[in-house]
Amino acid sequence: MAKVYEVVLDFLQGSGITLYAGMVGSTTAPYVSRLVDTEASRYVAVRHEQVAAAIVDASARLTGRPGCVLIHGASGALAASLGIATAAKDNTPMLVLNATQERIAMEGGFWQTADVLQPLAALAKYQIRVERPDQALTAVARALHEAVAGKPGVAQVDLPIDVSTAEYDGPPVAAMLRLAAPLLRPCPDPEVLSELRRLLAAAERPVILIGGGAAYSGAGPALVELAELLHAPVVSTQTSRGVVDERHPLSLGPSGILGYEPIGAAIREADLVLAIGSRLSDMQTVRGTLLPNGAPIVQIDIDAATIGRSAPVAFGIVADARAFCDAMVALLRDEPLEVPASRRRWAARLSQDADRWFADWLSGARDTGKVQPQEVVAAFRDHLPADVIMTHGAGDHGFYGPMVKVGGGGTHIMSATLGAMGCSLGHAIGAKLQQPTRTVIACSGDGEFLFNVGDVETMVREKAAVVVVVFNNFRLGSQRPRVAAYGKVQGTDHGNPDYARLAELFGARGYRVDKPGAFAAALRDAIASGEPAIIDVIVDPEARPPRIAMSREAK
Ligand SMILES: Cc1ncc(C[n+]2csc(CCOP(=O)(O)OP(=O)(O)O)c2C)c(N)n1
Ligand SMILES: [Mg+2]
Repeated sequence: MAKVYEVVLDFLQGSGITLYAGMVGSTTAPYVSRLVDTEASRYVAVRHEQVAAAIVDASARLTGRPGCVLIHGASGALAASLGIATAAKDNTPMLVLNATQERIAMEGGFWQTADVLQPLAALAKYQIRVERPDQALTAVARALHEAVAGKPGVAQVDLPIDVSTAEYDGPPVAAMLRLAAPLLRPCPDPEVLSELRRLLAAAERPVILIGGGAAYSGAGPALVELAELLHAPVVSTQTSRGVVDERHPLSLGPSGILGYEPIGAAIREADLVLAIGSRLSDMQTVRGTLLPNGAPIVQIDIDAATIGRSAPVAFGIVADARAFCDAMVALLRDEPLEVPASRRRWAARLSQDADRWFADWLSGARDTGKVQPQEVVAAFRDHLPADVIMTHGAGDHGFYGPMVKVGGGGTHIMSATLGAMGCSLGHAIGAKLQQPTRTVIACSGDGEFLFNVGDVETMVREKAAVVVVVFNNFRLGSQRPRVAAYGKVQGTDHGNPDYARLAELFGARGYRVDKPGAFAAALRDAIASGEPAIIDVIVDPEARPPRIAMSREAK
């Protein structure tokens, strides 16, 4: 007879989980030992569990397919928690296989035991503790189902080591035939679509808001068609970048707290809001302040409970984003709506205003003899392919890199809803392992980079040719003015090692850019090398990004 850990891994692999990441502990050892790296599975050993969760998170964001964070006990769970919470808050499908000490140790409160479910209870979509060997497979199967069914999320399984190593004596459980979010695609009711068509016919300035749901459903091409048929501008979030090619004139980019000022005008001035796979989160709508007074909101979401939660809606449609767009496009092709000339002028003005705002910012760099972030962003815009994958940390630097427009499968990844530091490196490694032929750039702050610097070793060992760009201002730049606002400044300024030399010590390429005019060449060289690289950019510490008031003030 097979052991529980054997049948559990067979089940996961049979269901299509190919990516596993974690750090070994006594409770995960049998799993890791059995996880021989093959086409069907890859185990990435990390130097800090936050990075394991970020690696698995990024891969799932790109594919819709969950990976497995394989962690030891409460210590591993708590170390991984920033990455797990980041995934949970951004609705990433993820399996957390949390191996723990034997049941009797847990009962006695012995060494290395602590409840692993309670600390993550507010974040996980689903949690289960396996109490008996016969229960193991059904528990893992249910967790996988929960991760991808409906709104995706984190499912955590607590598996004690004595259960893992016991003989499996439960029923056979068939592997999942399909393991990706969305598991099912609920289709919209045709009658409701006709009602929506009537609303659209009466609207002069409809705006389309998209969120992570649109990304997971693969709604991109259908969304472009819908936007074109309506000639409606599209506003994204940091969880739905590049779903609609950002070089398309109707694709404005992200609004809100993690977005850019002029894009919010598209929402504020609209007379109909169509939210497709968007939670209408405070991040996109600046705590609802961008939502136009009295204008009807129609929200399309795979999860009925999400509809109307953030703002009252005229009506909601429970549907997968792509299924909705396909059905709406078909209806509008049959019964086309006229696009008023005023809407064309409105959409053109919004797009021009946004372009001008970015151009003004780019050309408005101060001349201080130090590297300005504008130089870095301009080089990104000039030299990165449209399908680039960029990851970002939390802080001032997290507003610079996301100014790059992406399309053709390109995207930006960050800890959006949680806003945690320390995810950019892991997200980038996960993205590069998943998409080895794509250019992957990690934008990190000097503060956030040292969070997980040990995993530069993971990047090198795994031959993940990420280019890390460190916006090095020798401070927690975004926090300094916040402390200063109360008087004396402390706790925000720090020294840093030379990251270029550090890169070389790790076996990566290192570049130091400390004078204006040199960044583009370093970027091009790093990308062309096809090797992991770190570009340490010594930026003007006085430079600040153009953040909207709410994100500047939010404490
Ligand atoms: C885990 C975590 N701790 C603290 C914070 C608060 N915080 C947000 S940004 C930031 C500073 C980041 O500094 P750095 O990476 O150097 O970026 P900069 O703002 O200088 O660009 C801090 C401490 C956070 N978001 N996450
Ligand atoms: Mg900094």
